Order: sequence, then C-alpha cells, then structure tokens
Amino acid sequence: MKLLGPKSLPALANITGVTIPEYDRHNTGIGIVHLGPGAFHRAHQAVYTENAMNISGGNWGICGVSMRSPDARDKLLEQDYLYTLAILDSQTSYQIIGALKEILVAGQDDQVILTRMSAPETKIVSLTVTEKGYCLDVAGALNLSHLDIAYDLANPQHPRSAIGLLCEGLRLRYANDTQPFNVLSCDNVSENGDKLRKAVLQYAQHIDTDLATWIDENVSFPNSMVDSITPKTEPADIASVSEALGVADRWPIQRETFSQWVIDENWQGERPDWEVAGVLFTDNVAGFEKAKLRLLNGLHSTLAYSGSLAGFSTTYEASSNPHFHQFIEQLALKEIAGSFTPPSELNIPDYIKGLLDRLGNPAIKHQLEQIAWDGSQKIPERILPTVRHNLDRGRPITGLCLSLACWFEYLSDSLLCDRDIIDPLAAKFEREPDIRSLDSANVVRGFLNISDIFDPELASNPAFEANLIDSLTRVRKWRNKELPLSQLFPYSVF
Ligand code: CS2
Repeated sequence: MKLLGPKSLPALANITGVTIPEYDRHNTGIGIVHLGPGAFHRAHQAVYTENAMNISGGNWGICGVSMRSPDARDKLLEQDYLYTLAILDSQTSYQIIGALKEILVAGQDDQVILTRMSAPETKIVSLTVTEKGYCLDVAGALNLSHLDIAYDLANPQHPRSAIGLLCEGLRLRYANDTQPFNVLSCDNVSENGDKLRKAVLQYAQHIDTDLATWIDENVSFPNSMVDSITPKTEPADIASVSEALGVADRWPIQRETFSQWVIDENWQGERPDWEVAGVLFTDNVAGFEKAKLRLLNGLHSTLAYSGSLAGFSTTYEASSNPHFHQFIEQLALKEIAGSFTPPSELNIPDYIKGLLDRLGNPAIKHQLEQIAWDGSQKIPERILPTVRHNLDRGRPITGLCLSLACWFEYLSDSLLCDRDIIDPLAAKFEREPDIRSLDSANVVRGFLNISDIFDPELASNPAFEANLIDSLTRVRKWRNKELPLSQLFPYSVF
C-alpha cells in the first residue's frame, strides 16, 4: 500500500467522508512553533488552525517540537507530515491535516528549533507538554530544584525544558530586537497562561534581569481551555484508517466529534482566523476552564481509578455500568457543580448531561490506564481545588474522597503487585512504606504526607482525613467482597 503524502491527496478528495487541505499547503509558511506535537495537539489545535486556513488562509503552518521522543518525526517525515484525523461517531469521518509542516526534536535539532523560535515570521509559540512539563511546585511556582530546570539554568543555551526553551527563544528575539511571539499554553492546567508566565519570568530572572523585564512588559501569555477526548492510536486504528483511505498512514489520530477551545480575548498581535473555525475568545476563560477541569477531567480521573479497580478497561465500559454511571452523575451534580461560578454561556446541568453522553460514546475506546498516568500532576488540578472549596464552605466531599481513595488504592495495589506506576512521583510513592500498609489510616497518612501533592493546610484537615480513611476502608471492603458495589458509592439509589 502506498504511503499517505501530497501526491495521494487528489484521490483522497474523491472518497465520501474524507476531506483534504483546501489551501495552498506547499506555499504556506510557518507561523507557529508548537512544543509537544502529541496526539492531543494534532487532534485539536492543529485542526482548528487547519480549518482556519481552509477558510481564511494565512501563513500559519506549524513547526512541531518534540520535547523527548523522535517517534512522531520518524513516522510522519516520509508523509510530509500529513496525517489523518479520524472523528469517531456513529459514522467515522476523516480529515487529512496539513497544518503541521515539520517536526523537530529537542536535543537533536536545537539550532534549527531556536532559529524557528527567533524568526520574525513565528508569531506564536504554543504548548501541550502536559502538567509535568511546567515544572511547578505545589504552590504553582517554578520548581528550581526540578532536574530539567536546574540543568537549563546551568546550560541556558541548550535547554531541555519547555520553560528553558521559551526563555531562550525570547532571549534571542530580545537580542535581535525582534517583536516577541505570543506564548499560548494549551495544557489542562488551571490558569495555564498565568502560571506559565510566572514560571518563565522566574526562570528569566536567573538568566538576565533585563530580559525578565522585557518579557514582563512585552510578552503575552493568554489563558486557554482546551477540550476534546483523544484516545491514543492503537495498531488496529492504524489498520482501519489505512483501509478506509486506501493509503497507509503511519500515525493517524482519533478523537470524538465534540471539541472546544476557549482563549483569552485580550490577544495582542497576529493569529490565525481561529474564530471562523469555532474558537471562542472571551474574558472568562477561568469559568470554562473550571467547568472542564473539575467536571470532565475530575470525572475522568475518578473513572480511571475506580473503574480500573473494578476491572474495566475503558471509560465507556466503566461509565456504562449503572452504579458507576449514577455515582459520577451524582458526584458531578452534588459536589463538583456549585464549586465554581460557571460562565453565563454554560448551563451546568446540560453540560453534565452532555459529558455523560460523551463518555457513553461506544466508538471512543479511551483506556482508563491512559487517564490514570501522572495522577500526582492531574489530581491537584482536577479534584483537590473542589475539595478545598467544599471544605471551606461546609459542602459535601464524600464522593470526592471516594474518588481519591480509589486513587490511593490503585497506587497501593500497584506497589503491592509490582505493577509499574507511570507518574513523575513514582519513586516517592515507592519510598513511602505507609502506602503499602494494610491499615487504611496509615495509607491515607502516607499519602497526605507527600507535600508535592497535598499542601499543609489540606493535609492537616481532620474532616478530610477522616473522610478519606472511611472511603478507603469501604473501597478495601468492596475489593475483599465484604461490601457490594451497590453500597460502595455515596448517593446510591440502588
Ligand atoms: C484525560 C484528558 O488523559 C486524561 O487525563 O482526562 O486527556 C481528557 O481526555 C481531555 O482533557 C479531554 O479534553
């Protein structure tokens, strides 16, 4: 089978349900450097940019910078970086995306990366480097003892971290008197732009205080909220995309139909015509972001741990079980909704109903294991802010604590069974003997003592601790078959 490439596009355009780039891709220049061109970027921001160029044109080709692995470059290079987006619904549709024009690899192509970042044509540097790529401490400040940050501060012209790379790219523009680029965080981190700005400024202070002042005065870091469920591509998906298209695609991407991107309207400088592609620019990104992080991602992480303990593999399987379905719905309605002020555009009961429908899409095989990774980075964004809010206002936390107890049990069980834990704090979990304890109170204390996750105020809250112990005890009884599933979850009507 021939490989997907520019020459295969005309034939693909004739297949029903397949669309191809409508702009002159060959003559489209690069205007965006994106750090972390993983599946989510290729299914989300790259698609909005593609659709904006299909309608309004512009030199908004994307140069992806893989921060760690050369895989994406190696797989897509021979396809001229074209790839397929499969949109999974009752009928799958396919879009060939051309916005990604090259992929460079940090550590291999550093000079070219910095040339791209410092080029006047580059107007935006965007990022999806996941929560851990921000190298923040529990208070949201840059963690100066983080290995990558310490390395970059010692070798600022050969940075490894996204923060170091951003700062070096900006330094070159400062030195060359070139307008700065906008820095657009697209990660699932609350107030992502504000946190990134703080981290870059803090880092730049250690490099050159004048540079830090220039960044402070000239560079904008808009906040944004991103959403679209993007299960990772499995070998079977590669085969089915290639079969549908009649050409081989080495790394297609898949996602659900639903997609949302909300960006701070206070944007200075040029950008793709993203509005025509459906991006919402607003002064209330925070409201959308809280709804998304606390509801969708909060429920996702809850399902990841509780569902895995019950033996389910995907979000669809777990959320189709009546007990789990009812639990996440009640958790959303009774504990999470009401912990933030929603933007006027969102009707929260409808939003929750929409979420449950999205989770119930049988075409989406989203592995719980994928969501379970990096819990130490995700839980503080998704669950703990709701816990803090509810504790402060005497609102319920029982469902949230059950969710956390499932995470504790999942990790404790992984340690006891010698299963790998994919998490930057894995070594810390392994070193904490209490986590393997048979006594729920010890396990809870063991976790609460991890100050990278729990701040001292939360860790010493007696109501929180008691609720966690009670929840973990129930989870363990359920796993030992001493408690039926129908009695595990709070708010059960069964
Ligand atoms: C998921 C997210 O893997 C995870 O942790 O919760 O990637 C989720 O699918 C996206 O945030 C949806 O927009």
